[in-house]
Amino acid sequence: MISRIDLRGSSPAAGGTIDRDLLPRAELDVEAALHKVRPICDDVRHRGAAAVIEYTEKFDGVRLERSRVPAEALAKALEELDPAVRAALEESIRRARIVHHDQRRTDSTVRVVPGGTVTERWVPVERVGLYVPGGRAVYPSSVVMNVVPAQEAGVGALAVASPAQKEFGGLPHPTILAACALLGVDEVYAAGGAQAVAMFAYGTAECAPVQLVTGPGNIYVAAAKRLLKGVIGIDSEAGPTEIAILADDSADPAHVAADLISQAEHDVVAAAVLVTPSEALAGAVEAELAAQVPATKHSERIAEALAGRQSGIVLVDSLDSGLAVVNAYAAEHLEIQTEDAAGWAARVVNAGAVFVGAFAPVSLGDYAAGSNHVLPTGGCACHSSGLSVQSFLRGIHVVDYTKEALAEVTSHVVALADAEDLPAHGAALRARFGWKVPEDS
Ligand code: HSO
Ligand code: ZN
Repeated sequence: MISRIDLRGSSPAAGGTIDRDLLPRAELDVEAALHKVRPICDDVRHRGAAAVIEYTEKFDGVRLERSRVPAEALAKALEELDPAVRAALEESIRRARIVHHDQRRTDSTVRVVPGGTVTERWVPVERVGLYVPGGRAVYPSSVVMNVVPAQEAGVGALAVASPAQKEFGGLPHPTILAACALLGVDEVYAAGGAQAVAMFAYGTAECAPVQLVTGPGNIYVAAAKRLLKGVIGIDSEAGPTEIAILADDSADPAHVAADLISQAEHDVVAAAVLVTPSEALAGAVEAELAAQVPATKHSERIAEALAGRQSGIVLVDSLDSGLAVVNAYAAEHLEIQTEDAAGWAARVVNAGAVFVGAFAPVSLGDYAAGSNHVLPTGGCACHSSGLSVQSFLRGIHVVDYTKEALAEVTSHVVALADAEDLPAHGAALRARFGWKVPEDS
């Protein structure tokens, strides 16, 4: 069911490079969806709330009077929430708050020269739109992972959009609504897809425009985010979930298989990759997969994900080579199930999140480790981070110089301005000193 990619004999040493094309990976053609979302975004831009409602009818099959979810529906969803799910969400929120609270930045002032300071002031984005997928992927945990860092960053206004669900009378899924209510988010829209992203970006009569849109979604949401980036800021174009596991003989094959299966459960295009120097472990994991997959609820979806070209067992010469492979792969989630797991984890440079040792499965991070589960996919972990308080902040440099401090540096500014043939730049300083370049002090 899962294929093997044998890099033994040709696998790189740690720190060496590896051709990424040799590694399994899903292809997500966001570009191809752009032409479909462009007219939708344009339409929402020009016709506003009416267009959003029409696309909701077209794509979600429900005709709404308005997209905004009434306050009573949020309160009712929380009231009717299963107490065990409520307790779990509360614990998830509590742990996420501990981690994200600690990520807050304090302003810092540096004295560059006597009389000259630069302060870095951290300012939250004023208004943020959070997209929460609907349909098969109903993830109240993702509401937590988006809302908590935004709140800890001090974002003033938070709006959530999630697709209208026919079976719930045109409201988003009740667990999503309950999670919003639990987090104190009262501005929620029954809107999905590109039309929701466009509503956030351009604003409508119902929904004021936002400055930043975060949260995962399907390919149309990703395409709309790509199209409207610039009008709004975005977190990332979240692609299908990925798990990579670097493991040796010390790993329990049943656990490794269970963890691969756990993320394959998301989607037929989810990626599950085991990297190991141990042929024995590879064989044992294959046997475990064969035993465990048929017994799990979403076995068909999982079997398809594991058999896909984005998944595989990569055999390498050594853990050192395995480390080079996982660093090249830059997985969204990377588990280290080896002897001295912490030591190997410390040498990981590309991963959305690293899960260390036998007792930190990815599912823990998905729900209740305190870490964030909105993470870079598709290899983007080599240049981007997961969602955090930082994602919702901007650093503003505040420059404060006295006359004396300015005088001291004027000759340098004038020299550089002249070198760039921009003499008016230098003149802006000379004007303050009787159009002369003050003597260096
Ligand atoms: N593993 C997903 C997040 C998630 N898992 C939500 C369960 N619910 C992407 O990181
Ligand atoms: Zn997951």
